[in-house]
Amino acid sequence: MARPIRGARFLAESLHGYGVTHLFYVEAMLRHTLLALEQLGVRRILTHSEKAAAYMADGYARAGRKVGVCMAQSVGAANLASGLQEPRLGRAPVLALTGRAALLAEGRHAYQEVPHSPLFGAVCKSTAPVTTLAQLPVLLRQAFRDATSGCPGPVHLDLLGVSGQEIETAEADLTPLVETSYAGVPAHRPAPDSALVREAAALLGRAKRPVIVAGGGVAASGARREVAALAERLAIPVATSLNGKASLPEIHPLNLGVMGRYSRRCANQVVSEADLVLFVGSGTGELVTNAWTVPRAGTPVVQIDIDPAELGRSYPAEIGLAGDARVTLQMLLAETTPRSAGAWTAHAQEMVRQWRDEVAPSRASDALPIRPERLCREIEAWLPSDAILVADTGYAAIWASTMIGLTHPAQRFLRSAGSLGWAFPAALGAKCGCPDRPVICFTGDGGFWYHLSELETARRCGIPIIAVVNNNAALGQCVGSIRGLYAGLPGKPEEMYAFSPISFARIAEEMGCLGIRVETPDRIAPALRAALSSGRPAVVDVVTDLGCRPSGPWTPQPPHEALQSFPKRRET
Ligand SMILES: Cc1ncc(C[n+]2csc(CCOP(=O)(O)OP(=O)(O)O)c2C)c(N)n1
Repeated sequence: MARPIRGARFLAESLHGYGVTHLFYVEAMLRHTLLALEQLGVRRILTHSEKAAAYMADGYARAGRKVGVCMAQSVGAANLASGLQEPRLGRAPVLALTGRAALLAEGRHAYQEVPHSPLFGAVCKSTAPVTTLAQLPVLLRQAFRDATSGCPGPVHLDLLGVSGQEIETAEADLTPLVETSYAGVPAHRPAPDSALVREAAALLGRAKRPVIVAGGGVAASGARREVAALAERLAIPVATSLNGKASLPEIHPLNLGVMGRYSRRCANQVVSEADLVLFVGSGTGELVTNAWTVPRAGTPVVQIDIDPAELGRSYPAEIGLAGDARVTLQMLLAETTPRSAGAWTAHAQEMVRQWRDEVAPSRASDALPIRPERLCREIEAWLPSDAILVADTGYAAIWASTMIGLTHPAQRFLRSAGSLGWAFPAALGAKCGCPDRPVICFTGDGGFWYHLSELETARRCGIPIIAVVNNNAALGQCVGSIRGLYAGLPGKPEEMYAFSPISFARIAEEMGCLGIRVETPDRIAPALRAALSSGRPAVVDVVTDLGCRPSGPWTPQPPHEALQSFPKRRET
């Protein structure tokens, strides 16, 4: 039965009903709602910038596979929208709430106001103005549906009033209606056509050199067990996207590692030799395919995706299976007959072994300054079995992707989809979403600088994450190209990439967190242990060698064949 209710109460009860436990925001927005949320036990995480709030909501959403909520008043809307690029690229369900100028202020230079829909339209799956409280029930439920359905992503509601006050202080006869299936991902688990599944199983059974490519959809669907089961049943090596890194434990004999641009040579090599590739929940985008060169153009592909529009997007699919990854893999498992490992898996394992031998010396190096590969090996050896590792972009992504093995099946991996500085606030959000798991952020110093102020948030709100900073006092990934640009010309190339040699450990201490500066390899493990046992937000600031570069991606020749032409798709 509908009852008279204020907007603030309606919104707070609805969010609480959808299972929202934390809300990330910059003051001044929806104050009445925040008051009501406190009464319901929802934590209000006041951040130092709107972009950080969006990144926290994103980390919360990816870690918890549920909707993360962030908000900003009217003048903060553009800052908030800039932070939604990441959940858009990383496919995370985030709800952004903003305030907007009162109707009578529209079109006459309202104070602090620019139109919001172009900002949010560029990065959100949907954006809607909420002009009266009566609209809110429908629009809020639709926002949750849009965020979690099919391929997840951010959504936006623009509430009337600079702080959304016109909506939250209004009163109407409403009852909060919560559709819990849209509180997280996947909202639904569609099953593909069973005849196509049988055809795909037959193709997989006949393939001599099959490979599975596990993407972020595997984690979103909770399909890791099924990936391992199918790989083992048919003796198929598995490469992953960066997003899908945790799909199979590092020590699994069929794991090739991350493929594509931020990849291990062995993964790209084996995938480019495949005679059939099964993509599972992968966008087949530029990063995972090394600009569509791996797999090679013309490689027969079977593709599983929850969104039918993705099937065949970059590689024409022999068979496209529109369905949830877990459900589809279970159906495939039921249609296949076991196959024992043979020459193909032995070859794949040999490639992985060769790669391991190659990198072993740098991973064991005692050199000073510390090599990042050694830092990664120490993190790998220490990483708790239930940890969530959150990696930034830049070399941090490449080192984490290639050099930090996730050896326990419960470990998880979240990565920046490309925005430098995302990982630290995202790690705070991930910890809020999964408070019982250790959350470790791995970032370069360039990335850490962005949202350093959120150390204060971590301490104030009691969010005990560990930030491991690969501190080479520079934008490491850019150094090679910038020096190449100068190529011996006079000038100051370092102006384009170098920073001051700051101690982030001292800054952390000043902000009330634990800070440990590490300058020799033997101190890395004790520092990580101390950080974890402290139970406080901690920064492990590791001074590393700027001269160390990850090797570039292995690319088949000719390198751009995939971009030039697509073979004709077999119509089914
Ligand atoms: C928002 C944004 N701006 C710029 C870049 C371009 N970029 C990519 S990596 C990088 C440098 C990263 O430096 P750092 O975080 O110190 O890590 P390192 O590469 O040294 O490990 C830059 C500037 C980006 N990815 N995102």
